[in-house]
Formats: sequence, structure tokens, C-alpha cells
Amino acid sequence: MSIYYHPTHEKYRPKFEFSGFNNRVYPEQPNRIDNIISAFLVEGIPIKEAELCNMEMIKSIHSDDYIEFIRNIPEDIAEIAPTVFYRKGRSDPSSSNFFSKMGYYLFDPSTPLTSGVWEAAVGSVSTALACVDELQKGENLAVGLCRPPGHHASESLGGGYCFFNNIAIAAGQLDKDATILDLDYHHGNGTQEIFYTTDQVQYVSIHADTRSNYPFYWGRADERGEGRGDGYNINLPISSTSSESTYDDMLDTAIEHVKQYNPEYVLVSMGFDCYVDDPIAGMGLSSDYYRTIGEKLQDFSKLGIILEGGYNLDAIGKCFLNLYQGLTG
Ligand code: OKP
Ligand code: ZN
Repeated sequence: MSIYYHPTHEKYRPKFEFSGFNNRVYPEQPNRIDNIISAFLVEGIPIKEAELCNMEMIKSIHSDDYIEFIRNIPEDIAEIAPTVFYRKGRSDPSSSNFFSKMGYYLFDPSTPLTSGVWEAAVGSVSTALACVDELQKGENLAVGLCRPPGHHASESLGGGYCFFNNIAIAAGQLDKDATILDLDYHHGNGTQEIFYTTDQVQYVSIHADTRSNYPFYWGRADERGEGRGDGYNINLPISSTSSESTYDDMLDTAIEHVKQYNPEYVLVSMGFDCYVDDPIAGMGLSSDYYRTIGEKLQDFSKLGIILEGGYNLDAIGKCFLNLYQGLTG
């Protein structure tokens, strides 16, 4: 059992998120990882540095042109986000204009571009891959402190603080069936899209109902997969004001779906933004409840925990540690 991170996450530290008419302080900050690591170190639990992955891994999920776009963020750009977006049926983007490409490869302005994006995003993928490596070598549990998160990113489209889909890249490396169980507050639209037509990866997500919550245009219960993937995409939306007991019932339902599929591996898109005092999201979950989640996940024998969201800097360390103690207790 190991916990991984990669230090290049520190290179991505945007200041602002463009949000309606008010810019807000960027919630997805390096402190998130620092605080989780401190909470583990206080308990004497060591954190390992992930080895840097090779580009083929990223290419297994993302298009070459999208990868090149992220790699070639101009050095002189301080911090920039798109405000004009491409939609299907319009003219293709110009291959030479950065603004034109930015609105094509990102679906919202919540993913500011700065010079450290590439290094941080590759480090985050590497962290998720270190976890599946460990599981394939015979370990039963691995934890990846990924940052930036990944579940909103699809083949050629970033957004929602995500550039590369860490958990999708990791799941793609596995040679046996895998479930991605997404417990972040937000629906993982990128992960859903990537595996929508396959039966080799089951996607199960509990999230705040997207009829009134970000990311709005994906995540309904009737999105069940297509072709071979029909029935292997399971969206379980709940109200954004759900209590701990409502959540707990839905978690049991989600776990039943996973058991029915009976995968070799379970990878969890672990968000802590359902915590009651999350600054951008939040449902009724207490920090203690994360221990219960950990205990319930003990039903699965090959388990990778991949960090997605969770923005309360005072609580994220405690929540993660509780989860870990539930998993290992
Ligand atoms: C990332 B993860 C709404 C702005 C939404 C993006 C939220 C991304 C969440 N006014 N900003 O799933 O935790
Ligand atoms: Zn989230």
C-alpha cells in the first residue's frame, strides 16, 4: 500500500477563476495537496514521489493536437482563460492563433492557462499511473494525490480545473475489467464520454443533479452508455442539499452496481467537495463520514483512490485521513 504524489503540481497555481461577473480566488490550489500530506505525515504515514510517465500513456486517451496545445502554452502568458467557445458546426479553429485554440480545447473559463500547466498535468497523470502500477504488481490498495484533477477532461477537451483525465488514463492501462466509481460532488463528464461505448470500464457516479449543477450538460440518469457500452454508464444524481443518510443510501446503491459488474479493479474518483463546508459545493457529509466511505470500499480487493476535488483547506487533510483509516482499519 502506497500513497503517491508528484511535486510538479506546485507549478500550477492560478490566482483567479472567472466566475460570472465576479472573479473568485482559484479554489484548486497547491495547499490542497500540502494539507493532505501534512495530515498523513503527522500520523507517520509516508508519501512517495511518483515516477514521471511517458507520453504514450497520455496519448492512449487524449488526441495529439490537444496534447500539443497543453504542451505549448506560450511562456509569456501570465494567466488566461477563454471567453469565446467553439461549438460543433462552426468554423474550425486557426492553427496559429492561441485564443482561437483556447476556446476550442476548453469548455469553460474555470481552467486558466499558466506556464506551469503542462508540468503539473503530466505529474498528475504520473501519480494516477503509479497507483495502477502498484495494483498490477499485486498490491491491494494505492492512493494518488493527483493535482490538477482529471474527471472533467475528455479526449480533446479540458475544463473544470482538469486538463488530462488521470483516472481514465490509469484505467486504460489495466488489462482486466475496471469500474470507475466517481464520488466527487460534480459529475465526471470527461470520464463518462471516454468510456461511453465500452463494456470494459464501468462508470458509476454519484453527483449533484446536473439539471441545476455544474457541469450542467451531462450527468442525467438516462445517460446509460451506447453500443457495447449500453448499461455500463450509471449516473446516480442526488440533490445538492442531500443529507449524509441520503448520500449513504445512494452509496450502497452504487456499490451494488459495482458488485453486479464484478470488476477486477475499482478506481475511485475521490472528491471531498460533498463535505458540508466545502466553499464551492458541499452536501451534508461530515468529515467522520469519510471513514464510513473507506469502510464500505473495503468490499473491493483491488482499489485505487484517485483525488479529484475538495476545496476546504482546513478539512481536506482530516477527511482524507479518515477515508484512509476506514480503508485500512
Ligand atoms: C472540479 B471538480 C460555477 C463554476 C464552476 C468549475 C468547477 C469544477 C469542479 N459557477 N467551476 O469536479 O471538483
Ligand atoms: Zn468536484
